[in-house]
Amino acid sequence: MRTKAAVAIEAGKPLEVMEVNLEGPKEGEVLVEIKATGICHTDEFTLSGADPEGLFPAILGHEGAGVVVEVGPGVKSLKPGDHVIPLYTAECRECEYCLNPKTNLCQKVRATQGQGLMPDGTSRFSMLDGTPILHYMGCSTFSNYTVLPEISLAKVREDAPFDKICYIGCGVTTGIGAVLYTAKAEIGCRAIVFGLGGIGLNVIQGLRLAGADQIVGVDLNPAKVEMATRFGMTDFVNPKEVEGDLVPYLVNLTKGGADYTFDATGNVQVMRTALEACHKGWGESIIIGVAPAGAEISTRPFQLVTGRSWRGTAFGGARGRTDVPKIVDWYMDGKIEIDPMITHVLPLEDINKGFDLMHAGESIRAVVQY
Ligand code: NAD
Ligand code: AHE
Ligand code: ZN
Ligand code: ZN
Repeated sequence: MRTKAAVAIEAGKPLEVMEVNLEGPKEGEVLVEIKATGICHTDEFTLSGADPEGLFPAILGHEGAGVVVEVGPGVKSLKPGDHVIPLYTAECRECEYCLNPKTNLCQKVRATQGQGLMPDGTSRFSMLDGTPILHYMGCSTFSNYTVLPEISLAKVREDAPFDKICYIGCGVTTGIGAVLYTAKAEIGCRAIVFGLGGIGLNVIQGLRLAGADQIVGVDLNPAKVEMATRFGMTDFVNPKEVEGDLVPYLVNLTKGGADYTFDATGNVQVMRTALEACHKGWGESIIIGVAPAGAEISTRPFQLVTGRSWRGTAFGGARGRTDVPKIVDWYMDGKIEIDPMITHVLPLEDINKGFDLMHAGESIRAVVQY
């Protein structure tokens, strides 16, 4: 079939909206009509050329929601008409990783996914002249129709609005999951969130859900304060307004250091500050931000010797097929909010405007509706 898609032709160039060929689903695969897709910072990270795994030409996009159109041979858990959210972290429920409760990083399709291919080692997308186009993070939601492995789809309730729940495909789950699944933050904890964008705001609402006593937000952009306060931030710190070193300032503000800190900037200097602002003896720092190719983190080992832990999280530690439908329920039941964070809705033709808004710090989440 043919479908309309925004194609990343090469690094650093705007996406090109065009008709492309899409082959039907093969063994274990599913054809999905994407109804809405969110533009995540990681799409921009790959488009800019900073992602060591970045490949071109490719159809980016990994946040989305849609409807199953056709299932390939062997697909048992889904049928046409089911509502689904694509998962860049699959959940096969049988690999060594899925069977270990310590991780959500299913590896069943990870190798081919990283090469921009379906599990059989080929792509379903091509240009009208036959040039192959690669998949991205196993999802390629910047296409009106896409093909994914069955294990890369969470089945969700049918009354949930696509233009809101698409954000659960990455930002919402990553932020809330970092608190609930990775940190397992306790009632009454003190926390610091670095970066109050599409991820950091969801860390904040996760901390509120967990019953944190203090939620400090740190951002260079004071325009983020209003939204962060609405989601539960109790204290705001703009590093530009702090005289001297930020670490002792934050340690003092949190009465000895935070129980949990979260990096949602992708900046390695910020990651160091986040680790060192943890409480001596037990504070845990969780890296969410994705840093550019070649970047490295550092601190004095003494920081770890004296009881701070440095951790990381992908997709908030969520097991997609199991946890994503529950997070959709939390949204539908009013336990979490999504609507205020979706600041812009665009047609696919304007997708590059969504990237411009993100660059300018003007959007939290821009969503493309098909
Ligand atoms: P964003 O651009 O919406 O937000 C980043 C925020 O950080 C902005 O508000 C910005 O003003 C602030 N900031 C930048 N530099 C700062 C500094 N030095 N000190 C304090 N604040 C600073 O981005 P986002 O969508 O929230 O994504 C955040 C990071 O998380 C990105 O690196 C993204 O790639 C990554 N990410 C990771 C996962 C995962 O599974 N680990 C999932 C999604 C996104
Ligand atoms: N090359 C990576 C993209 C960079 C990355 O680190 N991705 C994060 C998710 S960021 C979502 O916005 C990740 O969880 N990766 C898990 C993994 O197994 O790489 C990619 O995913 O292609
Ligand atoms: Zn993302
Ligand atoms: Zn698995």
